[in-house]
Amino acid sequence: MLEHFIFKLRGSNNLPMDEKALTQFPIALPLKEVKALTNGIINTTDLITAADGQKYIFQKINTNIFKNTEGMMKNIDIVTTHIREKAAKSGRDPERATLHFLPASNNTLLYKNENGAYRVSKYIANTVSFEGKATEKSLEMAGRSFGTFIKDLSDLDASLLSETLPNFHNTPMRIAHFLETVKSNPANRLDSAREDVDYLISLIDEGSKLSKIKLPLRVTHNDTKTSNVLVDKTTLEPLAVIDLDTVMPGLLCHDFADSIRYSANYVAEDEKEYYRAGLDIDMYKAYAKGFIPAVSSIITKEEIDTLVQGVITIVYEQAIRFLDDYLAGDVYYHTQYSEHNLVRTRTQIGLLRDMLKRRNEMEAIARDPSLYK
Ligand code: NDG
Repeated sequence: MLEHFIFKLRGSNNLPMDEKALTQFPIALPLKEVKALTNGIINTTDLITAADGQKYIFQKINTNIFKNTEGMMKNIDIVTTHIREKAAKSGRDPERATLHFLPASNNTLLYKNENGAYRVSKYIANTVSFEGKATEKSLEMAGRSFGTFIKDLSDLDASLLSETLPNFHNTPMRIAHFLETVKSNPANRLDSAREDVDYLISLIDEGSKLSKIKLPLRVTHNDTKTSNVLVDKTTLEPLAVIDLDTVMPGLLCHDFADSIRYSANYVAEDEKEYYRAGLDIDMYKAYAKGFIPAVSSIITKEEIDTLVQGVITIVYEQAIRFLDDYLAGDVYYHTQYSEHNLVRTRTQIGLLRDMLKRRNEMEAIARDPSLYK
């Protein structure tokens, strides 16, 4: 199993990305070592060793995507403080249960200068993250970790957090935007995607169902990929959920759904042989087996009833987001070739078609009484 835990390093040049910014944080300088980490694709990250041997993660935040960095760090502060308290009460090591950011000289967890916005967190020793294609075991553990995350935060008032990416999972707004793009056809690509557009338009009612149901607003992670789970290097026991940049008020089913969308498809999100896409029911079951027992003491009846609808909605929403971007001329997602967003759309459509056929099977798994003991 170890091959699934790869910790990639970009190499070492012994220079942090911004030395002046580093002096704003309470760490012992000069640095002994700097290693640039490359597994994240949004922020820029260094693993640094301070003069006293302590290791830290030094990060420059991508402010093109995260415009409200103050709100984001405030959310992270509230959430990590809460998880540390919960961990201490339940006998888990608080320093390994979540990230710990250091205050900068301005007493916030963020330092900004003309080059960007920076933050420093303690490096959690002897840990690795799940990388590469998930296995049933890693997906189950990821499910348990994300479920525990929601449970730990279930008594935190979600309205204390800012909606740092407004309307992120507002499917009706995503649909309205998509229909406008179809109408204006700005990149003249409509002809090459006619069937995909028609199929997704035919499913607008299906995609809108969830938005009509009243559900509890919780604190959710919103990027529940297996690579965002930190496990102990020796025991492989999951410890902490990382990459807290998208933590916001949201729905429980979204965190259930996005992992499944990402990891329970037979193919990767941008597989060119998109016709091979489909639901790997064993992987779906593995995630449910980890996630549901972790939330069983807090999940409401309405939430149980919408787990599967949540998965279908998130896959639908992702399909229209990719197709919208394809039709708009690739303005949001990075692409490597002109059909990239169309290929991504089709891997989502393949998964969606399969899920719509296998809804009863998915429901039976999500309602399995043994998961709610
Ligand atoms: C990005 C998106 C996420 C989406 C994923 C698809 C943002 C901030 O791409 O929503 O599901 O691969 O838009 N994140 O991570």
